[in-house]
Amino acid sequence: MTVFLVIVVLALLAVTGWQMSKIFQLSKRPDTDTSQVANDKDNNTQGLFMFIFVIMFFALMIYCFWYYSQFYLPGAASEHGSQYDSLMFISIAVIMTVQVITQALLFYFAYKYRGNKRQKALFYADNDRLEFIWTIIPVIVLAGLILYGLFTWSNIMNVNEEDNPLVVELYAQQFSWTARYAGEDNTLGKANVRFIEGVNTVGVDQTDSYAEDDIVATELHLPVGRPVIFKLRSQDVLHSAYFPHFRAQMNVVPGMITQFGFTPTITTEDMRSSQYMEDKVRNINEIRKDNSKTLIANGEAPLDSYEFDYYLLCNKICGIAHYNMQMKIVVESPEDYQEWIEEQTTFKETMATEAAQNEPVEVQDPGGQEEEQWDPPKEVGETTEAMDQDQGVEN
Ligand SMILES: [Cu+2]
Repeated sequence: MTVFLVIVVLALLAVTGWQMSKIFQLSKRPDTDTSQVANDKDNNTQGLFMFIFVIMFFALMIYCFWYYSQFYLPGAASEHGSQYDSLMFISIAVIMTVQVITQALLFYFAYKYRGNKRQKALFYADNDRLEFIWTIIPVIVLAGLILYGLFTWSNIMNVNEEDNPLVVELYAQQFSWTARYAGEDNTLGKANVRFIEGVNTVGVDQTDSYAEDDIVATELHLPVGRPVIFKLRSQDVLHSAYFPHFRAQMNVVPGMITQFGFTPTITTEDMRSSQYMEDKVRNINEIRKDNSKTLIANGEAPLDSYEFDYYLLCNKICGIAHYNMQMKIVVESPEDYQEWIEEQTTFKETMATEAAQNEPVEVQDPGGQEEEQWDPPKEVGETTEAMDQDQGVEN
């Protein structure tokens, strides 16, 4: 209803504006120039506006580059990351160069060659050489960029199996991530949503012997310097595994397994102690401290102080809590990683514990109780039937 009223009000305002412009037209002195054709004065004003526009446009562009540079990510924390950044930088540099030259010329010429009653436009049909030049240069530059992009893509996407990459499955669901390590055999057991039951949250196939040593975890630990290959699976909708600090992203598609591999090069600790991160964290904590003052004044709890951690995020708007779909990533030394992975329980152990916990419950419950449990529904059914019959009689 509110929307309808707003639309009505806006429509009425538009009609009012239109009517007022008509009144202004009619109230003009009879000797004013009411011609629809632009005169030299109009041309001068419009030309000047074109010139002012392009100056303002470039000023805003430079300001944005300067202002938003504080939000740039730190240097890549993966081996392929620098290749990715170079591709991005070169593409933007080429696009920006062309953009600056063409926009500057476009608006400057609109100003310089603005209409003038004493001048007549030159009739200039075509120029084959000019057309050739402005076709062939973009073709060469674009082909170069595309080839460069393709080579970078295949460099990044081809994981060398000989490097013995660590195999980790990332299981996406609304709205969380689960990691499954392939265990000692470094081979993931088969999995399917149909097997999801109880503690088997990612649907691992219990009959597959490769699955026994798999490790399901809610935090992603990675040893620094070792290639990792992620096998991505989704339970429900399209998600996207996004590792901004490692310059990696891959769609997670229900019904298929996608993959992406990278080698982490900077541990969480090293990233925390970098100059970039120290400055950033200090800045964030100052903002939090300021905001906490208002909270404390209102009798609320102050904000926690921030500490940097790598995160795996979802980069597809997959539902209402999409923003919160994230998993902490810890990049650590191979020794620390080994220590952590040894503390984790394997899939086989988890299933055995589950079975052991369920067993005594079945033993304690004698068969008679089960029958008793079944009785009430029968009674309910009978009562309903009886009631139906009663109603039938009444009717
Ligand atoms: Cu998602």
